[in-house]
Amino acid sequence: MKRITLASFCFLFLTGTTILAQSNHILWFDRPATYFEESLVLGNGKMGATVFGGVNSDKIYLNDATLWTGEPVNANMLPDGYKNLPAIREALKNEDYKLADQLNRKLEGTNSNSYAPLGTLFLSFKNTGTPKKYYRELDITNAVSKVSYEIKGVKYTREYFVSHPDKVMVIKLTSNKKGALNFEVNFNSLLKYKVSLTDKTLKAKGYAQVTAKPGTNVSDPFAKVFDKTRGTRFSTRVKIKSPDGIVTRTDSSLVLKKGTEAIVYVSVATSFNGFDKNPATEGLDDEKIASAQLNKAFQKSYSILKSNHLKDYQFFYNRVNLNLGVSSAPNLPTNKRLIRYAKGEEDKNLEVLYFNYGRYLLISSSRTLGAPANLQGIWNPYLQPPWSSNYTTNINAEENYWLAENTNLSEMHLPLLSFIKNLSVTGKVTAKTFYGVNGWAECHNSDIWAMSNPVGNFGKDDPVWACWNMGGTWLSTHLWEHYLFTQDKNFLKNEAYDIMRGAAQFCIEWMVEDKDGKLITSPSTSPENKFITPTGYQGATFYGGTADLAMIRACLTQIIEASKLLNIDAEFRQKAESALARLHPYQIGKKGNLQEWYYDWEDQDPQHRHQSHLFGLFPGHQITPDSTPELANACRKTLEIKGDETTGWSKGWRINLWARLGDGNHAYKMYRELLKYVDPDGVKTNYSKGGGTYPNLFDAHPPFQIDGNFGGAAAVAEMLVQSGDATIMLLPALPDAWNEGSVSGLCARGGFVISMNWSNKTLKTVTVIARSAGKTTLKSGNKQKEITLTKGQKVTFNW
Ligand code: FUC
Repeated sequence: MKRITLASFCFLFLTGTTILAQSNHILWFDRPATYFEESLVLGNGKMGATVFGGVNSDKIYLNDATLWTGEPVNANMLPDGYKNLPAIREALKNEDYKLADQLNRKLEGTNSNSYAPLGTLFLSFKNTGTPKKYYRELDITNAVSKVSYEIKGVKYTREYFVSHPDKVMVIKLTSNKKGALNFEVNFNSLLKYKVSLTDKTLKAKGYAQVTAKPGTNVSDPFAKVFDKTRGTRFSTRVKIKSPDGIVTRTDSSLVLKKGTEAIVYVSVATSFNGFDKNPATEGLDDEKIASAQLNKAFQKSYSILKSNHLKDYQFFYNRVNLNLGVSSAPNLPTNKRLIRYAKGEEDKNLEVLYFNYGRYLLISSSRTLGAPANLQGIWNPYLQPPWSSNYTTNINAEENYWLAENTNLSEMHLPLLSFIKNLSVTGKVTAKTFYGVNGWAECHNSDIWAMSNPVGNFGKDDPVWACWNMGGTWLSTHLWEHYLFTQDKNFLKNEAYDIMRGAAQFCIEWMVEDKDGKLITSPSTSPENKFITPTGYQGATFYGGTADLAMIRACLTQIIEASKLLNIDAEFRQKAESALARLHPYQIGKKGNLQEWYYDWEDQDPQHRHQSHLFGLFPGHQITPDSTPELANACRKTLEIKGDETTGWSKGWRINLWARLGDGNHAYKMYRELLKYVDPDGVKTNYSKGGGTYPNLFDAHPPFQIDGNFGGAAAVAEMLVQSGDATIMLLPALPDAWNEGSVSGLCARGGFVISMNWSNKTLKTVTVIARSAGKTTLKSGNKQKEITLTKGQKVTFNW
């Protein structure tokens, strides 16, 4: 792995320091974290660890991707919900939007459950004092975090990682003076729990709340509903191994005395046993699993565990390597680096680091089937996390996966794809009971129980977000995208097709005719903006929303293509084709914008963070500057009206949109906006605008949401390679700032893997590897080249 740039090499050479200059793969700090947003996170795609790196006491938040509040959802919560539809439609026909908003609340179900914080591990040190030479880092080439400092002339080090193959967190502690390591290990949790110590093992067990309520108000009594006979259980096991120290225990902690080196092994498990199994009565034996994982790993030495971990992690991480040329930025702690960058300074390796970090975060948070990366990935310390840290499917859950295929992490997409399968089960009941149709639907939010109903707490919340029902339609496009990138026909046939078909069936049956005989949705809402009617009413419920129709257009197009490819289901294909042909078309508004509403109405918030009606430009493929220039211009106009100041995830989306418009410089401007330094004060900042990046490179909505990290990283790939079914555009949106560079391992639709280098903003050489036999046309600048490759074939040529 050659990740050391020339400049950093020179820096190393000149200073002799071991700290890389302007690294593209290391986050580092000269002090411990105070805030969560300064911590360094590790994970194996299930177990998450948030490390603060304290000197007197180290704090590590522990998470497990499968620890949520609640239990399986009763999807049949409003059996007669659909009977409200005629009245809503009648109100809409009469243009009585106020009444339609009121009636739409009758189509609201329960709110989602919440991702739960498992607990906190404390390492309390006896050798305290003011440290010298404090250093804390996360190296994302090996997914290992380190802390080192000196107290009274003794050097202490710690090294942490969370292993996927060995299913444990491992912490190695050393001192350079014999016997100088003295510490205690404790555990506590915000959930109900008990700690016991036997056989030199710290054992904790507990359980999550059986119900939860969205919001960030931790004192809300409803958040603390625990029932010891219900809910998901968790177990933690901790053990210390030391070649020379003495391991003992108290009633509540493990103790290490007079060690020179010690390894702490940490294992967690939950009773979660699938979205449809009661975690209390049909749950897994979490205690047994946590013990087995710990005992198995405890047999292994630190170096074996570490080499297993590296082999596993680097198999994924090393697939892609991005280089944007020589940088002259100075080597600074990551927080200071961001502050400097926010002043407009050059730091190409920070731009590469953010991209690499997105891939790191996905590998670390998304390896558990049925439990995709949630709003905070897997890292959550709160009893009531922001927005329940759940799955918001009107953008956030999907944005989390925009980088999965194009940055060569297809395997990390599987947790989402398997989750979609679960949604198609509960979603069938939702389609029938809320909307009176076949197929399956998923609405605004979901959770690990694959909840699919419209939310809003049975009429208490605003339809502007609660009543949206296109989540399943949007999510189903991920199945097709996975096929396009992998060309895995077995997956398409055996895993994806029926789910895609169910999503399409819902769309076909859900739509109604407008006055011109075109097909539209009714009622409809447009995430999460409001319109102003000519009479001044500001509302949410209307008909024929552009965003709905854009997603339906994608869903129908894909089921048609899939059924042709597999040569099956001709009758249904024909239904999809005739519905597709009758969809109400895109409209361009009087401002030259792409119309969000059926009529050319004003927006309540013209700069609203959502831009779902631009779905056809990105992530969809219906609008392109080449094939639909007028619509592409209208999208551009919409983006101009909205401006660039918005939340983190919204910036992530807009970079992708600008990239699809082929405007690399605007995409780059917004990428810099996404990397704007945000104070690590977590949830306290005003959240509606001001998105950016916290010191630990977590995306700030604010507060922390991981979607911006993933959307931003995906956008870098989108600036370098864009692909449709039959074409691959190389450097389609390259900004002036990236005039030199190289990348290897990006993926394109059609199953191709691309490596290339460029200078003076011009493509020089390109290598294409075919995952399966196929034909594609490469385009860059004003040249194009058609290639036909056999499976596994690799070609390289000068452009
Ligand atoms: C959507 C967005 C919010 C936030 C939430 C998690 O509702 O509108 O900005 O990101 O999801």
